[in-house]
Amino acid sequence: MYTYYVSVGSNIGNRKKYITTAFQSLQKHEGIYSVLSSSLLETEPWGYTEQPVFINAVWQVISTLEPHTMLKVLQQLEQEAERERTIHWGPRTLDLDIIYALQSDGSCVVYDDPTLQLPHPYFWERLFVLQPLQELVPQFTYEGETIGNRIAYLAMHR
Ligand code: PH2
Ligand code: MG
Ligand code: MG
Repeated sequence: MYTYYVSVGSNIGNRKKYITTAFQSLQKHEGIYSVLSSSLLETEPWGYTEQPVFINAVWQVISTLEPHTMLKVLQQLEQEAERERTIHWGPRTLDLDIIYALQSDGSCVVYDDPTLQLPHPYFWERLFVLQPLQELVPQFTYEGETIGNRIAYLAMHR
């Protein structure tokens, strides 16, 4: 059994609908035991800033699916949201990124291959990931730093 944290983002079209539709399909998918969502937050675009405002959330997904299988399931949901791959970091109907995963024994899943990097290389840099993650896991720590400290630091330096 794995616990996945999935960063959810949308900034084109009916953003809430893309997110809730994907949430409901994931809940019904085989091998998925539970899906819990943070609240939905409106966030200013980060990185490539000439694009519409995002809705972001984080989902906690409890599942027997292996990481690469989970990635495929999430990519399938992106396809179902009419996602077109155009500009890197550009506008999208639905973006579902696994940012962090835990095994049953509580250890962090680490991957560094061309299809999957875990933990996500930028998750600890992004307020739009950390704010909803903090809502789900207030006691989250990464490399010895608490999520509360990290959010305060990023908010001061943005
Ligand atoms: N996703 C990106 C790039 N920039 N900015 C916000 N606010 N939210 C996102 O989800 C986001 C972004 C690339 O995936
Ligand atoms: Mg992304
Ligand atoms: Mg992505």
